[in-house]
Amino acid sequence: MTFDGYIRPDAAGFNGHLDSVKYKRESSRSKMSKMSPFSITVYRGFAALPTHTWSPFVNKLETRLRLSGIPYQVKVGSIHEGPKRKIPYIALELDNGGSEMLGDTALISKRLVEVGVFPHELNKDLTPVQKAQDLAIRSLLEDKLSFYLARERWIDNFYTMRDGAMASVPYPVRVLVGHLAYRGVSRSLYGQGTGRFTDDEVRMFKMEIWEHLNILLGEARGSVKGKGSDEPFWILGGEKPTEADTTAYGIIVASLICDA
Ligand SMILES: N[C@@H](CCC(=O)N[C@@H](CS)C(=O)NCC(=O)O)C(=O)O
Repeated sequence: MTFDGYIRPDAAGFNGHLDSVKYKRESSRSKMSKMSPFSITVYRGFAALPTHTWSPFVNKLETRLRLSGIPYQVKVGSIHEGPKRKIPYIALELDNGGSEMLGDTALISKRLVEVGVFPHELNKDLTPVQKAQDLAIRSLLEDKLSFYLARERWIDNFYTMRDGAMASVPYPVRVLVGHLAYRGVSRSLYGQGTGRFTDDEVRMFKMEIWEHLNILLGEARGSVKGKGSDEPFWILGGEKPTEADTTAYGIIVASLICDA
């Protein structure tokens, strides 16, 4: 199913890490052109509903866009068409006629700063130590936890994932595409290392990360002084979000909404 409406952030709706983000949908393309001198299409890979997805990286990118108040539309797309052969990827069209296909969430953010879509880097006001902490959190979640979650979804809960993520693919084709996905993920996870652990070992590693993430978030929430407990807070405990928030939010929300 394709969702071709525009999504833009409702600033008041961004309500901290574990809460939902409210969207406003713009139905016409012309409305968006009037608002901004560029257009961004985020390709999500599978269903493109106006909700969060099971992909931590799609959610991460969309969180980054919403934090800067950037309107965008979402489409389905395919990993085979993305510049890095992964989702998400974006099509960026600028009003000077330039257009680019961009892949990898970190590279996309950097490019959007370069071309002036994002007014500045999210981490620009951090001290060097805070920047190192921010990078460490992102690396933990993106380069470790995300592989454990990929195993949880595509190996341990394969049929739920296949029939959920690939619901729009007609049944006999889905079996074939699902089989290819399973083989691809198994091979990648074995190469990366996660595929070589026993179930108990992966569970232990996963729990360790979730527990430590919980400690970080609890500490950050506690640092929001003089506000109610449902006020927004950011993972480094500061006044503003940083890159690590986009990763943390993306991976938490993906885990909370995913059936697998
Ligand atoms: N470093 C990439 C990671 C993106 C990524 O791993 N996406 C997954 C889906 S959540 C994917 O496309 N996997 C397909 C594959 O690896 O072949 C980014 O930040 O965009």
